[in-house]
Amino acid sequence: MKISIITIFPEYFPQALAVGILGRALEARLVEVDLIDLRDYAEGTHRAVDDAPFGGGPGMVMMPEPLAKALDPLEGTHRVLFTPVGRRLDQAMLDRWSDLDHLTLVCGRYEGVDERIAEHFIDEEVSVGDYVLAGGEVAALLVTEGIVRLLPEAVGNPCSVVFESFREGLLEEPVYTRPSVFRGWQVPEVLLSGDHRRIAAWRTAQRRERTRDRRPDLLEGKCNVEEW
Ligand code: 6GU
Repeated sequence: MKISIITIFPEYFPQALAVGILGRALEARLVEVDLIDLRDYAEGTHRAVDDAPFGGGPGMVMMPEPLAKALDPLEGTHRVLFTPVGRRLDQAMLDRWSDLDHLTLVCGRYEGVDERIAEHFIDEEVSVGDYVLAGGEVAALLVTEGIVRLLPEAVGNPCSVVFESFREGLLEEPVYTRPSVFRGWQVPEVLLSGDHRRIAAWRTAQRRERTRDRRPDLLEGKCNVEEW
């Protein structure tokens, strides 16, 4: 798989890409990340990539020409633009993108990107949550990590990817490791019982309780939360 990232801050990425699952996947060539400096496509002595908005108002808008030039050779790839006005990222998007041969991630900056780029050069506009960041670089890194860990062979045990939070629409249950008593706090007795049916039932109950308490939005339309 290849991931092309268009950004005005290419220096943001290399350290993070070298660590952990991502670092191993890149080293093993399961994935290739191509960092594209938007300024390489900018003209003039100042290499400007932004300009004032038509109609006035605060902030700057990313100019269409440098983005178009950077995106022209990437036509035919799946092109995602990170912007706070996009559809909210979820696991289903990551699952879908992890099957692609070539994904292009465009990091928005300033007040936004000229709408003609969003309309004619982008397949999906995506936000990573209901808060505002300075730019899409964090989102591009987040998506790269979320995708790479889904690639076959990237993770030690592929089952861990199948059984995790959000895949079955519920949050994960609490987990514990040794010691069984830590500063006086006991691990739930059932987990030490060796009774696998009881353990499975406890885990299911915990997942439901957690999801109901912390993320009732995940259950919306699927069941009556009050009765569950
Ligand atoms: Cl993708 N970009 C920016 N600038 N802010 C955001 C975001 C993206 N997602 C949530 N907030």
